[in-house]
Amino acid sequence: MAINPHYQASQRPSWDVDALVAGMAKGDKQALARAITLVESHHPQDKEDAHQLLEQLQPKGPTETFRLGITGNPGAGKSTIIEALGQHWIEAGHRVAVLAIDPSSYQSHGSLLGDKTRMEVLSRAPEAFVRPSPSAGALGGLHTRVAEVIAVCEAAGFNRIIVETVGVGQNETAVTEVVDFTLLVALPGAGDEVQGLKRGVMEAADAIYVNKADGERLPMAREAQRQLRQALQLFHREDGWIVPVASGSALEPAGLTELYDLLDRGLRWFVGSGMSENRRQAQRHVQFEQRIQEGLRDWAKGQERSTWEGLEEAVQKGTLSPGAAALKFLSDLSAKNR
Ligand SMILES: Nc1nc2c(ncn2[C@@H]2O[C@H](COP(=O)(O)OP(=O)(O)OP(=O)(O)O)[C@@H](O)[C@H]2O)c(=O)[nH]1
Ligand SMILES: [Mg+2]
Repeated sequence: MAINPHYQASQRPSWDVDALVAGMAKGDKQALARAITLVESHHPQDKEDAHQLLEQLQPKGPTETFRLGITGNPGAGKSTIIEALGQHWIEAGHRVAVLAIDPSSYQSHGSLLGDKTRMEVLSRAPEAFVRPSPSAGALGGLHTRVAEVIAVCEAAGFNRIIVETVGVGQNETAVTEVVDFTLLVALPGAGDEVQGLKRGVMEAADAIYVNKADGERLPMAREAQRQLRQALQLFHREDGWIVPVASGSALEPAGLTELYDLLDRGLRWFVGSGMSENRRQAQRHVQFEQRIQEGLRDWAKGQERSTWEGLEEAVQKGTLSPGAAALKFLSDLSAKNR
């Protein structure tokens, strides 16, 4: 076939995937940051490059990594804890990547910077990589590519991955879909701490840390710890893991030792019992189905774009029900592809 003489390359430059992979192999954090940008991109033209990149980075066998999710109310002390925990892990010989998913980033860009500065020491450590990521929207929900971003970080040699999510909207439980273990950071309150936490968050947590157990909040923190332990007895866990509730102050290094021990214990138990691998298998399955759904939707829309848009408008105006519109679209599509 002759080459079309009128062909013009798209204006959007394509990515040099080989250079990104080579850069990452050398430990170049800028290459890693660019690789993440590519994987997070929703631009249709980046899809193929992102796919190539993930293919090249796909591990040849099982990877020995630990993915920790940290959730909790705004200001609970998640970033302060990560700043200390990250350094603790680095001292133990690990390489730590932190993905801070920020639901407010859509409303105010300043908050991203806030998160970064709060992990100042960690951000500068050669063995760490701190990356603020936007969430799917202001109401929360993880960015749809977090699992891939984790994979990219692991391919770059980071074996401890921490995902920080603010416990609002769907974030708090969505994070469990991409991590091995979820830590909930709770705050001592005025007697209503247990009611203040939604059932879903409590059920999703594999460990709870009542933070800010210092100064005049110390008695309240002990009380919150007691109440949480009691409340947790109401939930039945099939895996037999007893959710530990620790308490301390992230501002005092000694106050975090209990948390470090608890995470080590959790890691050993989850890996040793095969729970981690079970979770990862289930997560990969969900991700596979999600990608199929996305792919089918994009393909279908591409096939019948004007029909799609017409029906979309009718649904928005309320002249057609969503169900009827979807049915009409699908029957048109199947007639076309028969
Ligand atoms: N007194 C006290 N203050 C703390 C403790 N941990 C964190 N803080 C302070 O609480 C504030 C919020 O801490 P962050 O670590 O940014 O909290 P966060 O949960 O990451 O907050 P968002 O990311 O905004 O949701 C900061 O001013 C911290 O210095 C603690 O154990 N005791
Ligand atoms: Mg934070």
